[in-house]
Parts: sequence; structure tokens; C-alpha cells
Amino acid sequence: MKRALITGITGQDGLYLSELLLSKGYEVYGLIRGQNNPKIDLVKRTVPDVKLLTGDITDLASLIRAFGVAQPDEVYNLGAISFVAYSWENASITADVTGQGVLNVLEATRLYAGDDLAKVRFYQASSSEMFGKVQDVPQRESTLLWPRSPYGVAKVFGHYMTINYRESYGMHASSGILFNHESPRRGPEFVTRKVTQAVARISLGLQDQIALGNLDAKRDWGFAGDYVEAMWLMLQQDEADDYVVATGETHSIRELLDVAFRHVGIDDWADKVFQDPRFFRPAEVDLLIGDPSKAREKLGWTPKVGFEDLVRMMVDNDLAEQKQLAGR
Ligand code: NDP
Ligand code: GDR
Repeated sequence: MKRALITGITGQDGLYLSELLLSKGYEVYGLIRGQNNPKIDLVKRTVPDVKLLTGDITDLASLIRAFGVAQPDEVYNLGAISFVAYSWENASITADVTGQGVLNVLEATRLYAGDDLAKVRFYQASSSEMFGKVQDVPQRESTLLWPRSPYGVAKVFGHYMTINYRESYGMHASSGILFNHESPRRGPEFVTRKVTQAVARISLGLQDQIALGNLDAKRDWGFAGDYVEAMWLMLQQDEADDYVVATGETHSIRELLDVAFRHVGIDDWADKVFQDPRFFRPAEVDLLIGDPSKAREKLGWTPKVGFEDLVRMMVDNDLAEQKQLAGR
């Protein structure tokens, strides 16, 4: 039975990845931070077979202890401060967690492996946000990185550290450059879930309008359940490498609004949406569209859920959730 250690177990991807690995017969360990993390219940309910360990990726000693218990064959470093907008408010903490945290997990992995580096494989959750002010369209593994947020800068550090551990020590360390991926488990601070929750509430008469920022930004949105499969596939290869994981399609926030509102029978959403300066960013990433050819050819990976189905899945989930909350 293979053993996996996941940081970021309480997040969207941590839950999907745990389900995937458990279904493949892995023994799964998840790192939980904080003395009273409110998401522990969610993890216990969703993936009761995951074994929880206390630790924080900014605390190397806690990682060393967690590795000692988990004895992992595979390590998935998903833990991060992941909300781009927040990273301007707390740039230094973002650097510590999303940047330096990666180095800590790499170092804990190396210490755990000792002289036998082949005994463990490492996955880093890199991000399309590293492309920022894009230098190629579509973006691929070789595209020059030009991050536009403290989060993006921190991810670039983690990305190159992962490559550096591979090149310096021969560690099986891979980096998935994942484009935006969403699901009914997406945090409500991200634009897709913010929109699908609001659309559900508007259609149920629980809310009148939604306040958003830049409606013209374009993203390559896929389904998180598909993307965790690519993470796992990367660690099953003989050689570690870096891969873009994306759908190859891009859509604006306006198109997201079109699909979500249309799904509840509202064709014209102009009076339901207003722009609020609070949600504009100091520097924007205008266009993301990935070229997933390498993942398709080398990993045999393709996304299964398309953009419109993804949005409809999220609206349906939020309709059910909001009805239940409203006691209907
Ligand atoms: P979430 O924001 O849903 O989850 C982030 C996780 O990181 C949470 O479990 C959180 O735990 C944990 N975490 C935060 N700080 C620490 C810390 N100091 N020590 C240990 N764990 C910590 O993110 P996603 O699941 O969406 O993303 C997973 C990873 O993939 C992240 O690294 C993200 O940056 C990256 N990524 C995500 C993409 C996406 O579109 N979803 C695209 C590309 C990359 P807690 O409950 O304690 O806060
Ligand atoms: P992103 O996702 O920054 O791409 O990072 P987010 O959903 O936050 O923003 C996407 C785009 O929507 C615009 N936008 C708004 N965004 C939010 N959150 N709230 C709003 O009200 C709003 N209005 C417009 C944003 O300006 C932006 O252009 C996500 C995270 O999961 C990262 O961790 C990950 O690395 C990248 O995706 C790939």
C-alpha cells in the first residue's frame, strides 16, 4: 500500500486529491495547521479515512515530525495562501507560506529521504499566476514568467526551488503549473464561486445584486476533480518534470456571468451586477490560456468537464445549498 502526505488537506484540491488517492488504495496523511482549525470537521466528514497530522509548512520541525509518522512515498505540497487579492494585503506572510513554505517541505522531504532519494516523490502546486503579464499566448512550460502579484512572485520562488532540488539533488520533484480550477468546493472568495453563490441567491430572491471587480479578465477555467488526476500522474512518471495543466480555452468574467445567470433563467443580468472599486487589483492578470499539449502527450491527461458544465454544476450545488440554508 502506497503512502501519501498532503499539505493543504482542508482546501479544495486537498479534498479531491485525498478522494482520488484513497480510491487507488493509498494510505493518506493530511497536514492540519492551527490549534482549532474550523475545517477539520469538513475533512473528517468528506474523507474520514485520511489520517490527520498537526503541522504548518512555515514550521520545519513540525514537517519533520509529520514525515516521521507518515513515512510517505509521495508528497503533495498544496498548502499555500492561495487568494491572489489577499496577497497584496499580506505580502510578507504570503512570501513566508506560499514561497518559503515550499522550501521547508522540500527540505523536510530531502531530510526524510536521507541517502535514498528514490524513496519519495514530491509534487509542487505551481500556478498560471506565475505567467502574469503573459509573454506567450497560449502559455506553455517554456513561457517566460512575469508574476504580477505577491502571490505570483512567491509561487515563482517555489517553482524554481522545486526545479533546483531536482537538479541539485536528483530528487523526483515535479511542478504542476495549474491554471484556474474550480468546483462546488471552491472557496467563496474566488470569482467563480462568488458568482455561482450570488446567482443562486438572486434566483431564490435572497439577494438583489452582486458586487464585482474587473469583468474583462479572462481565465482558463477547468474542474478541480480533473486536475488532481494530473498531479497524481506526474508522480507516476519515471522522470520528474514540469507540466502545464489547463483546458486550452479562455473565458471572461462576463461569459461566466452569462452562463451562470442563463442557467437560472435570467438572460439579461445588467441590473444585477455592479462594479465595486474594492474588488479591482493593483495589477491585473488580463489573459490566461494554457497549452496542455505536454500533459496530454506525456501523461495522457485530458480534462473531462468543460466550462459551461462546470459553471452549471456549481450553480446547481449552490441552489441546493442556499435552499437548505434558507430552510426551503
Ligand atoms: P485552497 O485555498 O482551497 O487551500 C489552501 C490550503 O493551504 C488550505 O488547506 C490551507 O489550510 C492550507 N494552508 C494555508 N496556510 C498554510 C500553512 N501555513 N501551513 C499548511 N497549510 C496551509 O487552495 P486550492 O485547494 O484551490 O489550491 C491548492 C494549491 O494549488 C495551492 O497551493 C494553490 O496556490 C495552488 N493552485 C491553485 C489553483 C486553483 O485554481 N485552485 C491553480 C494553481 C495553483 P487552512 O485550512 O489551515 O487555511
Ligand atoms: P485568480 O482567481 O486570481 O485567477 O487566482 P480569482 O477567482 O480570485 O480571480 C479571477 C479573476 O476574476 C477577477 N474578478 C474577481 N475576483 C474575485 N476573487 N472577486 C471579485 O469580486 C472579482 N471581480 C473580478 C479578478 O480580478 C481576476 O482577474 C486563482 C487562485 O486559485 C490562485 O491560487 C491560483 O494560483 C490561480 O487561480 C491560478
